[in-house]
Amino acid sequence: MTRRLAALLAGGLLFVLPLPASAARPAAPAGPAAPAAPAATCVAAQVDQRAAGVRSTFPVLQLATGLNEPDDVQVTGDVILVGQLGNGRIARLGVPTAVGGFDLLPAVVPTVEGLVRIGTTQFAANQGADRIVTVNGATVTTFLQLRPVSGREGVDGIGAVGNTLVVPDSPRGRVLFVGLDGRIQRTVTGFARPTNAWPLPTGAVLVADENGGTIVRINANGTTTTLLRGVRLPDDVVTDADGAIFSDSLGSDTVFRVAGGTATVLASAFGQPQGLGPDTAGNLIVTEEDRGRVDALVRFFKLQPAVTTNPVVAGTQSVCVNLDRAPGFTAAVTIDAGTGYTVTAQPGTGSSGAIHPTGCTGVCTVQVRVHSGARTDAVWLRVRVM
Ligand SMILES: [Ca+2]
Repeated sequence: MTRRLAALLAGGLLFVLPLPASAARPAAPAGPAAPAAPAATCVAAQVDQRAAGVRSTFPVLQLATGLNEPDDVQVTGDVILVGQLGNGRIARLGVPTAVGGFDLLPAVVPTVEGLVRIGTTQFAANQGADRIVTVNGATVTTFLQLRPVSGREGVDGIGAVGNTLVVPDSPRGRVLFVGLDGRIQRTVTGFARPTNAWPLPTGAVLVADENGGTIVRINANGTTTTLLRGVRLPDDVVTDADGAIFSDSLGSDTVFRVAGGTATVLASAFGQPQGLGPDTAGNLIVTEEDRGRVDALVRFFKLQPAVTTNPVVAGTQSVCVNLDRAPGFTAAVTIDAGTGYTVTAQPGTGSSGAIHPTGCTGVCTVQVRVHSGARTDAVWLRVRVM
């Protein structure tokens, strides 16, 4: 991140297009009530919480709030890790101990930035000390010490290609390919301030060059290709499972798609969108440093986040399973069989299904998993079964 630089730049107009506020939820019917739906009632255990202030034609859900300068993101299956630059704690979403919010890994990595996992090894970037560490429980160990440059912020995002760690040496304008033995295998120069590395299936790596204003591909043979120019402080770049490329702009507070040398804004008016990550449904997880928030930009479908109030489920009542859809995404969504519930209604081509908790009374926590084709999503719900 280069927060100070971002603040100095006047509001970037390059990518700012007029966008409506994040697609509104369906309005409650005014006047006489609409005919009652035939579906049985269910107990709500989720909330359609939109990310206030963000503008998009897509729904943008607030997954968590109250983080301390959330920055880079790592998505591994259902679990999202977010580095909190402010307090050095790594927040975790998508686990049963974090229903409707996040919990914390035990480790403290001061000024934590990039996160990447290779096999069972969790790497993190410690920007202030310009080093890469490994995190194992509460133990933080230096893996690679870079040489800080006076007056410049240290290492930022990191990535991996197979078993090779990719470390943009941000202050020195180069990208290092580092073996798991800690030896630097390859150095690619020519960047202004590279801040992220994202692998492609071909062995190439995408890099956001923050101060260069470009998205660059380091090809498998070590040459570079510039995919996009003129971005105000791009900080992160990722792809989805289909190979579509997405990046962010800290100068314009936007998230956009990169294709054919141009940028198409998907959402704007974020509060410093420092981190991006594709989820298992092809949505984009976005952090907002200034608002302490983790959002989901819903490109396909997303289960709404859980409430934390343990709503009461009595007798044969079901628990609603609600999701948000991107405009134009009309495919059927199916609740998968799972532990601790039976499915009592499928969303199908709608946006609401239901489950009935089984085998538990009192406070019960269940993970509900859904799919649509190869796209999957899951949410942990917690209810009080009477
Ligand atoms: Ca970062």
